[in-house]
Amino acid sequence: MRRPNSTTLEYVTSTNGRTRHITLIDPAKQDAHTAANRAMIAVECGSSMIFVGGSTDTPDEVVHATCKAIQEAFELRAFASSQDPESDEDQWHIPVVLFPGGAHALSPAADAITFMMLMNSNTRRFLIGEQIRGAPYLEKFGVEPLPTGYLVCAPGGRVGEVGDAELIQPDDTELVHAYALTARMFGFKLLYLEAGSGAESQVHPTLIEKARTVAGLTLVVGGGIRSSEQAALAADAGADWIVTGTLTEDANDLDELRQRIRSIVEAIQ
Ligand code: 1GP
Repeated sequence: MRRPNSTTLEYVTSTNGRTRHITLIDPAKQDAHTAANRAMIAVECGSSMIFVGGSTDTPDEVVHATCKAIQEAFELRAFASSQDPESDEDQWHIPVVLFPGGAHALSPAADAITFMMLMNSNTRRFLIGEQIRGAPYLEKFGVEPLPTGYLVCAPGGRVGEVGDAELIQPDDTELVHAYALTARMFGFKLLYLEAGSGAESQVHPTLIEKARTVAGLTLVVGGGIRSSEQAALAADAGADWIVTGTLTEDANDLDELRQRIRSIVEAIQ
């Protein structure tokens, strides 16, 4: 749900030195109703943004149904909060942002999109091809682009393979620095350091620290973060945003989900 009087980019980049949490919901992994329930729990437990996406081959209709269900749920909760002096309506005005695997996974119900260049891909499609296919659609439907440099770091997982990425290794600090500078010079506002969904290890903190030295970029870090210790490590290294996806999908029930998101959010504050 779009925040009144500010763009999603302003919301995302105004970090004030704190690290915030993003819950990633993959529309391929649950129905829209379940996704909306999970998104509501995420917000109750302190997530500050919802990403919708992840899998590489989810069709538009499924992505759209999920975005729509989440937006409707947030609108209802915002309305309920506005009637209750004890509760904070603003909590429900958090953006629902597309995190697409390509130009096929878009929805006009999203507030914004991580409009990404997979900077270390060897394939034109991921550097500029999917973006050209998606841009007219985003323009038509008024989905706000968040200009994002996307860098896949070791171990990289499926996105590293599918995206044909030359993985950034933990000791490639000069390379990550050069990529971060390049991202800024291109005018990207966000730099997303990705280890791959479900990766056995997270992005090495040294890479986060090095990217952090480049001013003017909002740092998003995700992939393989499952514990509060790992989340704290990424936050201490300089991440502005921590993304978790598998953590949410693996939870056996809603109570476990609550507990998991709370412990990550507490660890990064
Ligand atoms: C994937 O960075 C995200 O693009 C989240 O990864 O599923 O490992 O939390 P996880």
